[in-house]
Amino acid sequence: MIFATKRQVLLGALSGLTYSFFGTSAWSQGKTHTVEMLNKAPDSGERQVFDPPVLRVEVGDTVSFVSTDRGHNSESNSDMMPAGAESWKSPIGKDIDVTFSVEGLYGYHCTPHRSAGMVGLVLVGSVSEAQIEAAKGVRQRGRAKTRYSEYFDQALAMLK
Ligand SMILES: [Cu+2]
Repeated sequence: MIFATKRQVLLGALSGLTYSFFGTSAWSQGKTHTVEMLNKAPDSGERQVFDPPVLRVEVGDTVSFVSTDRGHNSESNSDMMPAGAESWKSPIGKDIDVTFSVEGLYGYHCTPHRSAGMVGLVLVGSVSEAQIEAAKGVRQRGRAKTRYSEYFDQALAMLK
């Protein structure tokens, strides 16, 4: 009985090692998060929204923008992304998977509904309060301005 127990413990330790080896390896895949493009938010009833509009992910994770309602897309804000990061833009009505390999704060919007406030934020890896404060200085039009001020507050709350 004692030997059997020891063997089980050893096997358990070995599988733990295997797991952590693959878990930290360069080819390991990150998590996938979903952001829906909606005509109307189910909770607030707000029109033309990304749900959730503010998301915190790890470097290597993927955000899948899903075209639940027609007529929307996801496009990165050229003036709100880290240096060296790749921009993205999906065709209207199409889903897009974006994998984030550069840490930092990303803003994005729906091309036809930007001024209607259809915007969002993705915080990748470690984002500082200063980076969020800097993003507040980026000029926004129409409803995007109101929505972003709300979303920056949500992003700041996520850092705590
Ligand atoms: Cu839209």
